[in-house]
Amino acid sequence: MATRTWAEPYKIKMVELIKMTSREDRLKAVKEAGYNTFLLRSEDVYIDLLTDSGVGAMSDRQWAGLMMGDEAYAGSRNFYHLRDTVEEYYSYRYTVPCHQGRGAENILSQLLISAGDYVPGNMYFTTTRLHQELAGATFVDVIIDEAHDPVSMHPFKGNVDFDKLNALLDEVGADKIPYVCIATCVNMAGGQPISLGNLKQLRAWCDKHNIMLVHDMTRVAENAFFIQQREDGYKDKIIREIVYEICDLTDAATMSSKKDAMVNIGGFLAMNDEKFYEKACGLVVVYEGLHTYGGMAGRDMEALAIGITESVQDDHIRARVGQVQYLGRILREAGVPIVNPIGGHAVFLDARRMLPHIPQEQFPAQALAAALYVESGVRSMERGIVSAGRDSKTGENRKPKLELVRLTIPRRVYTQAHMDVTADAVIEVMKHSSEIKGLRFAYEPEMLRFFQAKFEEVE
Ligand code: P71
Repeated sequence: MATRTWAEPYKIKMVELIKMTSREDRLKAVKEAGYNTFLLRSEDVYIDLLTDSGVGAMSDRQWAGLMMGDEAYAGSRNFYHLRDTVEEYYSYRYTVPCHQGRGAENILSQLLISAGDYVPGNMYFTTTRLHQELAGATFVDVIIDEAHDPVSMHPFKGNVDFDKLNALLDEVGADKIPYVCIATCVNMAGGQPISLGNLKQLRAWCDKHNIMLVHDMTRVAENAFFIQQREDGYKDKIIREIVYEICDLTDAATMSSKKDAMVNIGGFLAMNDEKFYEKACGLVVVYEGLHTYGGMAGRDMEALAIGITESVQDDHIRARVGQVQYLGRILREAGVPIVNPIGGHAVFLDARRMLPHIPQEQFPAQALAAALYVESGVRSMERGIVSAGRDSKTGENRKPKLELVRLTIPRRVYTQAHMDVTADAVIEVMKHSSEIKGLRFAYEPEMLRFFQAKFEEVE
């Protein structure tokens, strides 16, 4: 196996044409977008590495699945297929479909959180934390310190630090902790995995204190790949087995299927407890739709059920993560400061080190993402102080240690040559980085500001 490359286990049957743009066009577009890559038109983008969410290429089987949609309002055949697939591959007995991950987060947070609660987790995610806060909880980061250090080579930066978790328990008591929220392949840490050893310890901790363990399983297959490669005792296990074992250690899960499972839209809330399922069915009808479709079309549930089976194939995941590692290694060898180890879904550029002349208050990662777009038409995403937002109590800017630009690789979409073009573009921007200017807000939305904020250059 060691001699196998990451060459793709598929061939291309249909292509989507993309357009090249001139530097002049891009300068105009970026100004109109207020230096926010979320506000660019897709047509003005050459290589779109904004996200890996909902942008994967579906297989011919998934497309065939779309033709098998049972669009009945209630009891669609595709729902039962999805439910059975979730149980078979992910272990969870009950599935409540949702339009996407945050729909599941909303229902979970409203059902489990009471005002004044605390939710510990292995680093925040933007939508997850917001739903926890809207339900009245405070998020507490209990990830190991290495996760906040872009140069640490720790193999499992997604691990939980039990000293931090116990300190919270001592301070607020188990009654104020409705659940621990654990993400696999932690997005904001750079796509970094949690080990099964750490997760087993966490299971025992939760049992001891009678606290639920909830899994944000958005990128669980990628996490399983790193376990297979790095954790003692797993090199002979297949991804499917490792994925199942991870899920089986947790009580419930929220899923944005737009990532791992390669559908354009969809997600779910899943759990083992029947009473919890009943309550979730009660709430899903308020926000999403009936409990047998929850905001998804029948055809989309079918494509999702098929996507789940494809997402846990060893050949698939080796090619998927292999492509990300390929891009990361080129950049690292060229001296570009990136988050190490290279993550599962993206390469994260360390904007603090690339733009030391721009203070964090002038949004270095935002400025870098805009500059990369102007240079090359490559679209990336800010994951730093703008994404972190303001403290919900003090209103002050949160200042995360990680000030990053994310080059996120969609699944099964781009080629090795696209990765080479991207690497060249980043290297070119780095050569001229001292010319990049800081930014200030021209418009700042109240919630999840990174999506729609506008900026102007600081002269
Ligand atoms: C990503 C996204 C999509 C996104 C969301 C918010 C800001 C920017 C981009 C979504 C996730 C995720 C994790 C770990 C829950 C969600 C929400 N990620 N957990 O990385 O990564 O899922 O988008 O389906 O609602 O670009 P949703």
